Amino acid sequence: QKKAFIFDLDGVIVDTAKYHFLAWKKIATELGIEFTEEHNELLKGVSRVRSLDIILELGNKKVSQEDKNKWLTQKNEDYLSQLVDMDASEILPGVFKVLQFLKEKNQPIALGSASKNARPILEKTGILSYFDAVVDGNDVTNAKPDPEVFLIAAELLKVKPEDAIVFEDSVAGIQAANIAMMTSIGIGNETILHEAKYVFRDFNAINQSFLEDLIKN
Ligand code: B16
Ligand code: MG
Repeated sequence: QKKAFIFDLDGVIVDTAKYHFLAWKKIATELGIEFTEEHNELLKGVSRVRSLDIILELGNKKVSQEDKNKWLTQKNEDYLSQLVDMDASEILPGVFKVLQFLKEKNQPIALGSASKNARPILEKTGILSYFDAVVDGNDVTNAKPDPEVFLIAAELLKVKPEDAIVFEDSVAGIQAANIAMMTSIGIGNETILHEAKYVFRDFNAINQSFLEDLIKN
């Protein structure tokens, strides 16, 4: 049975999760809302609009739509300013090795990201050509944990959801993969990502025989 591999972007392929956090932290501070790294887990994999709502909920704050738009613009400008000098050095450990291995095995590969900035990031880091399909925040109406982004990716790669394998660093993304009946693989902290079928600290912790088994079974 043909398999397909779907990669999340922020926190899985590139270390941009920290830039998202810093940009949101600034805004929370300006709003007088306490925002810790633990709170930030709630924002991972979640759309920009929903992220702001979560921060406002944490601080029990209501702001006008106009103000929301202002904060959303500020967040993205701040985030993008961190990315101007981005290059391949921002690719997380072991990612290249795994992408290369899957390519050699002729496995279809897709990106499944909530980010609207996904394509420029893949271009800047020089890895766009590894992906047979790119599905990002511009292509979906429902944010993770809704499985939409992964279901579209599987469809584009022409595999059934059960035959797709998803790499994710966020709780929302693992839930999305599980809801879609895909094989969920958490990249990061085992305690936080306990809902995933497998969890690895990073891609260097994944060995080739594990990948071979995924391809075969
Ligand atoms: P943007 P992923 C997600 O990307 C991030 O994890 C999340 O923190 C961010 O808010 C979201 O993208 C939207 O990103 O503001 O660039 O559209 O992890 O699904 O690749
Ligand atoms: Mg992520």
